[in-house]
This record gives sequence, C-alpha cells and structure tokens, in this order.
Amino acid sequence: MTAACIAKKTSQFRDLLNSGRLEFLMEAHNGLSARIVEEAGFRGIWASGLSISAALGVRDNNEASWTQVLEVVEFMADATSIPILLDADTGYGNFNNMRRLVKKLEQRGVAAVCVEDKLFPKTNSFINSERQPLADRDEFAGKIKAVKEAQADPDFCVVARLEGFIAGWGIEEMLRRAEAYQSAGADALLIHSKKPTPDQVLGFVAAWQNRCPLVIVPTTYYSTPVEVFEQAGISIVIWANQNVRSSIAAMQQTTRRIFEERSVQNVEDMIVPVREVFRLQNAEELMEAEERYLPKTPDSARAIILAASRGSEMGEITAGIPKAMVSIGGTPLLHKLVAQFRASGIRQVVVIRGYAREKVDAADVEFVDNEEYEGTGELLSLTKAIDHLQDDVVISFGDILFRKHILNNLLTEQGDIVVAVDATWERRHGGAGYVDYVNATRPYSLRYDEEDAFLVAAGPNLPREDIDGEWIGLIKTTARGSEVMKNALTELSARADFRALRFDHLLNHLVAKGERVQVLYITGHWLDVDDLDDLARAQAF
Ligand code: SPV
Ligand code: MG
Repeated sequence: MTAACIAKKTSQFRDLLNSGRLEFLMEAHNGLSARIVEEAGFRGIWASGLSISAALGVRDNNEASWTQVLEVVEFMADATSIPILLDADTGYGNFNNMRRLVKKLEQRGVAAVCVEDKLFPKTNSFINSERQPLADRDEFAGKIKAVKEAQADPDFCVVARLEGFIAGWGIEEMLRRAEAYQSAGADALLIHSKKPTPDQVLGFVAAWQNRCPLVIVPTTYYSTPVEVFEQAGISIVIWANQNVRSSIAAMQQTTRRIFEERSVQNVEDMIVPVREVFRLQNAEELMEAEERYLPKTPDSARAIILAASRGSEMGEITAGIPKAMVSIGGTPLLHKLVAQFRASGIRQVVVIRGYAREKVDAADVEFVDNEEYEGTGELLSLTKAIDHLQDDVVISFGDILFRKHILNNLLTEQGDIVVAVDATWERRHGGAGYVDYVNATRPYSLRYDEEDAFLVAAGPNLPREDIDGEWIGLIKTTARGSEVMKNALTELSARADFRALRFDHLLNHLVAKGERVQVLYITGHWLDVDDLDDLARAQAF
C-alpha cells in the first residue's frame, strides 16, 4: 500500500471507536515499544501515562512535564503508522492548557487524547484512590468543549475518562458526569474501575444504553474473558501497562544474572540478537538511502602513497628525512595527505617508503619498503606494493596536497582508470622540471554535458600545442583497472630500462594497449612540493 492510500491516523482511530466490534489498544511507552505493538498486529496504541513516566524513571504524578511526554509520544508516532491515543492525565492544567496540548498533538501525528476528571497534579488511579478529588463536573465539561473547538482535524478524538468509581462514587454520579461530558462533545467515555471484577463497568454499560462508544481498562479485572466485553458492546479495551511490566521483568532477570555471573554468556541466547535491534530501528532503510544519497566511496578503496624519494631539490631540508616527512606548518606532508584520504572515507592506506624510511611514520597505515629507491623511477617503487594493487585503489604521489573535492570527484568517476589532470597547467609552470603533461581526446571545457575525456599521451616532452593539462599525481582504479595496471606493470618490468621508468611510461603503455584512461579535469586547488618555493606555498595551502 502506498502512503497515499493509508487513512489518516485520526480517521483510523475514529473508525476503531465506531467499528461496531470490540477493538484493542496496546500500551507502549516509547518508539521501540510502539513499533513492537504495531508489528504484533494491534490497530492502535495506548500511550500510557503510567508506562511513560515509569520508563522515564519518575512517578505517575505529572513529574514528567507535558512537553516531555509530548517528546516521547512524538517518537512513538514517528515510529508507527497506527493511531495513538495519548493518556494526557488531567490535561496538564485547565481548558487553556488542554487547547494548546491538542494543537501540539495534532502537529505531531497523535490521533486522539484521553483526559480524566481529576485534579492536577494527578495520582495513578491505583494509589490511594479514595483520597483523590474529582474535578468539578462543569469545569471538566468545559475542558472537553475547548478541545473540540480547538482541534483542526474533525476526526481528532477526545476520550473523556471518568474516575468516579475509582474515587468511590456510585453509578448516579457517574451517569451525571457521563451526560455532561458527552454533551460537551466527548467522542467516547472511558469508564475506569479498580475492582477485580467488571461489575462496576458492566453496570455502567447497562445504564448508559449505548449513547456513545465506551472504553475500558481491565487491569484489575483482567481475568474476565473479552467475550464478556464484546457482548456488552464495549468499543475498545485498553491493555494499559503490560509492555512496561514485561520489559521490567526481562531487564531485572537479565541484569541480575549478568551481575551475579560476571558474564553475559548465559544470557546471550535468552535475549534478542543485536540484528533484531537494527531490524526494529529499520537500519536497512538507511543503508538503502545511503546508496541513493551519499557519494559512492567504495568500501574497499585503499590508497597507495609513493613516498620513497628524498626530494634532493630541497637541499638541507631533506637531508635525513624524505620529502614526504617535511613539515608543513608543523605537520609532516605525509600526515596531511593521509588525513585527506581519511576525510574522503578511505581507511586503508599503504605508504611506500625508501629514503630514510625509519623517519617515515603515520598512524594506522601499512608500510611497504623500497630498498632500491636510489636512482630508480616511480614504477619500480609501485611494484613493491603490487599486492595492494587490487580492487578500488587511489595511487598518489607522496608530495602533493589537494582540496577534498578533487579526491571525492575522482572516487565518483566511473572509469576503470582515471587520472586527475589540471587544465590550468600554464598558470603553474614556466615549463621547468619534470612535468607530466597530458594530451587528451578533448580539452577542458566548462560545459557539463561534454563527453568524458580520455588520455591520448602523457609525458614531459609533449608539443606545447598538444598539452591539455598536467597530471597531478593521482590515479583511481577500479578492481578491473587495478588488474589492468598490474598486468601493464608486469609487461613493462620485462624492459631493460624498467628501473628508470615513470608513470608517463605506464600511462602511455596503457593507451598503446587500447586501454581507455579517463581524464578528470580539475582547475588548480592542488600543489606539489618539489622545491623551497613550493614549500612556502604549501605552508599557505
Ligand atoms: C495509564 O496507563 O497510565 C492509565 C491507566 O492511566 S491506569 O494506570 O489503569 O490508571
Ligand atoms: Mg494514566
């Protein structure tokens, strides 16, 4: 059934009252118990004052404020699709407080309110009941009238609860009050009794002659078969507190046993598994929603950071520590880089160390060592981590920093192998040093409906007119892309000059094999740290 064809909760409750057969409300006192009630098949919920206060650890004497009760009942309404009748005690004040309560209940999806003819602060009907004064009849009738005139939804119901029997009054007073409350607009009357038999209640039913729907709470006369109520023409039976009582018994038993045995081993099989908690919370729905709304960060994505080189262009600064450990404003470059990966949801980080490897540290990363870093190229370094080249991987130079969106965008690209390419390369370089220029199938464009760009060639010596950007040292591969990269590395490693090869050789090799290497254009917002000028820029990044 779609949400559109489910009747309003207020209409559902009105239908229960007038269904012509005996209906049941089951007590709940929070979102969890409310959901359990609905799952069991009940068509309505009694938000019990006794149970809610007990669950909050206070007495049933209006110790919890009305707004605190409102908070609880809102959770219950959010957790369920069946109507809730709130036990609103005496209405938390006079007619005016009651009007405001009804407004709030309607806003929060509560279908009906039950209000009893006692005085604020009330006491539970089963405690010293004879000493409990009743409300003035006309004052209480005014309260009911105020609710009916305040409610916005015509189907919102008010149940007037008569406490006369509880307080020691007889049938005459009960009938006088019942008539007054019905005339004031009550949609139903709740006739309460604390006798072990249903005599009082059935006496009232007989005298009342079906003038409006009746509701009862057989807490003390629970042994009466419900058929008796059915035959009497009662509309609704409320099982008022059995959920909170059963949870108390279960919690006491479990807690005592764990305390005594200093172990949970014997209780584990007696309690629900954690997955049942998740089920009741509807954790599955959130997982599905995450699929739809969160950026895709593959669970298995890992980063491989190449941090083996010294970076001798930086002179004294890298005497004894590799470039990746150079301090940027007090934090090693590598730590900043690792933090960037973590911020994008990549937990597994592999760092390839070489020069001064004992100086390379970072929390919770895996290290791979390249003993042959001296005078060799990047690909040799990468082969040291070839076992990690599987599933979704981001390969990164160890001397770059970039804004978060660059990595996030790279991770969401669909291609099996995707390189991040800076289209604003001209701004960065006078063309000095080793630059991984890129020629692509199309230049950078501001149009968002452009087709994807793919790599044509990479290297430091591309003709100027062919240059579309600069590869920044970040590659993303999928499981298939990682496999392709691994094969390409194995093929290249057969070359005599393999030890000197760099990433542009690998990229060109992939293109030559017909592999589509996707180009993700970026426009700045990154830097690499090659020399002292870069270092100064990095401090400010
Ligand atoms: C409640 O459940 O809080 C009730 C019913 O008001 S009784 O406790 O029987 O009064
Ligand atoms: Mg109550």
